[in-house]
Amino acid sequence: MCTVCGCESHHTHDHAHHVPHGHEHGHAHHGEGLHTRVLQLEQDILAGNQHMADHVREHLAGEHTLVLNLVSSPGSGKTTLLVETVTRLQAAQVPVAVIEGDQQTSFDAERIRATGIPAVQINTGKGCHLDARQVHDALHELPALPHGVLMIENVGNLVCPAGFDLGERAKVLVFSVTEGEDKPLKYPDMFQAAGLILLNKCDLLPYLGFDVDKAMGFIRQVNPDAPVLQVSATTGAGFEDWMAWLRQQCAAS
Ligand SMILES: Nc1nc2c(ncn2[C@@H]2O[C@H](COP(=O)(O)OP(=O)(O)OP(=O)(O)O)[C@@H](O)[C@H]2O)c(=O)[nH]1
Ligand SMILES: [Mg+2]
Repeated sequence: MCTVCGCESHHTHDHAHHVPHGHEHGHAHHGEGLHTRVLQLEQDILAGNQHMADHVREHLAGEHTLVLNLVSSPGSGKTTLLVETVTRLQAAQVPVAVIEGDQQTSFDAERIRATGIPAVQINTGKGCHLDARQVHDALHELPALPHGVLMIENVGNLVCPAGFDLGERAKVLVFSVTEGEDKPLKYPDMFQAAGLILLNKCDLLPYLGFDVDKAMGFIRQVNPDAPVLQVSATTGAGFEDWMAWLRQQCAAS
């Protein structure tokens, strides 16, 4: 388990790096009790988070607020996409607010507030993901959003946020074409957890060697069902489909 966040970290070793048996042997006995305690702690953390996430979900369902959890690696374009998205929602008179998660700084919340939309910044410090308790507490600083949308931008990280329910209706994975086609296979948990995948920075495709068909094949190996939309957060390309998906989710919640 990652001692910072409680995420799972059960290693599998590449053959070349495998530690010979003799070296492991001396540690096995000490490790076992500790391993059980670590597993118990991990289960407690996740159970506590799930309880809080269910509470957040129930509360916001009562207000007909759609909650989305945006996840991705750092710099894939979550905030740029959010700025463009909340501007469009605001123009359509849909109540909207944003919770921003980063280890440090308020940069992203300031970018959202510049559009006139309320935003709360959570700094996780050493933490590598948001948890449901942080979202719950941030809700107290935001207006109610009846028949509206709450966007949560998670910490840029393709690993830990996959395991933490924040009370969202869906995780929206922003996968940028600058990251390489192989990410779905390298980080399968996150790609599996996604209810929608936005393939972002498509305006850069003419300048990159990124193979969209190959990336789609890898995505489908780990997630056969989630819709995949090609977008550009900077040009607005593909936003009709993204906004249509949002409207559909709003209606369903
Ligand atoms: N060309 C291009 N650049 C983009 C696009 N979307 C975002 N960018 C650029 O990518 C960089 C990172 O964008 P952000 O929106 O800050 O990314 P982020 O995912 O919020 O980053 P973190 O919050 O740090 O994880 C910025 O320089 C953006 O201008 C896009 O669709 N096309
Ligand atoms: Mg951001």
